[in-house]
Amino acid sequence: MENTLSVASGHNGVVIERVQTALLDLPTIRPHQLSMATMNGQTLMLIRIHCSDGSVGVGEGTTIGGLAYGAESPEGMKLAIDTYFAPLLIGADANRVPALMARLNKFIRDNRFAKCAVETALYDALGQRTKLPVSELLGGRLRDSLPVAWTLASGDTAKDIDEAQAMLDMRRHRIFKLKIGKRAVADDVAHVAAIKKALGDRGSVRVDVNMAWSELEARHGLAALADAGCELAEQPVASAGALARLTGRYPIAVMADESLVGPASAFSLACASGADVFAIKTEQSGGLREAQNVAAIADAANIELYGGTMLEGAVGTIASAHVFSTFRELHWGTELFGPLLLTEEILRTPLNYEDFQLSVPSAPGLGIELDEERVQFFRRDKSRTSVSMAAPALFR
Ligand code: MUC
Ligand code: MG
Repeated sequence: MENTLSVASGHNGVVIERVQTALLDLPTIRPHQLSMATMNGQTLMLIRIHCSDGSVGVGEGTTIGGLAYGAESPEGMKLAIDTYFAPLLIGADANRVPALMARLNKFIRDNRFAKCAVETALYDALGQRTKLPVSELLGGRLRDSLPVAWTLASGDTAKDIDEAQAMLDMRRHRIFKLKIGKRAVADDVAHVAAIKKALGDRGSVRVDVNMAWSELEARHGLAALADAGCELAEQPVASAGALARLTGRYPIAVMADESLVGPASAFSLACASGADVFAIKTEQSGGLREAQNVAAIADAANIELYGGTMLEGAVGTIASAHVFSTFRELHWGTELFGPLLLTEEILRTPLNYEDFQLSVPSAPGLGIELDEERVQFFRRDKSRTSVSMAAPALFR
């Protein structure tokens, strides 16, 4: 008998009745340039899980630049959930979230982002049922708001400086992450140095190379970045071995991002002293509780924490906020600015960004409410301009 059978058998509890997914296409406020892709928009895969007590949980799966960042795409997640996840969920006990996730992990390999979306929706529904915020269901929050960095990625130094000054004036962000790795190392370093010089002590500057450098380039680049006043470099190289060799050699923190894909990779990195900081992403980790497991490994290895983003929209962003609020320490803050990169709002009440922080809602579940009309409006299968997609009965 499988040990997760209890979630799928007849019982007196609340059961999952329906699983719905949809793709939403939203424009970005400006082109967002990374070393491997330039984003002009973001596609959100939204999932809703309907339970027999009337509760409906929502979750999100999002990637960066389609397949440019990893093996999953919003379209692929939708297909996987509709075809393979939903039959494993329907009729199961909705209250047993860890048991449901164990069941999914038994029958479905990988698909970390899609699993994260499902787990988010399950906890949202459970929170509504129990009248507890997701952070409390995850063991309890240690903070009600989180510092939020802004990413400068217009591709133009002067524009980036103007953007950073505007963020400082608004008191929205004072930590700036610069996307580099597309140009020659010396040009990138000059770009970073110019921005740091313009901001002075008003803002801290970090970079994300998104694996674009060779180990040799990174040796030059990290030394020069440290001289320019840059405090942290995120995933300068692709290989975890090279990351480990670079860590601790220069007066600049080295942060793992792409190398960190769940607890097993976190353990390997920790054993190899492979980074000073972990950028924990809920989707990359494979879900909310797996992200907490990554944080626990970092804690045990004295690795500092940063709350990362896959540039999720409001749903994925606030799910991550609930998770990060439970971390024992969050030395490097977060970059949960995804919804601010989009021109369109899909919540009835927007997330609250003020005084350089994002508030973690205290209402039940995720503590957010989708604006139904806007969700319908941006659905790909309803849009007149997008390629047509198969349109099962979604979000009605
Ligand atoms: C990444 O690689 O960290 C986070 C912020 C941003 O602009 O891109 C992401 C992905
Ligand atoms: Mg990164």
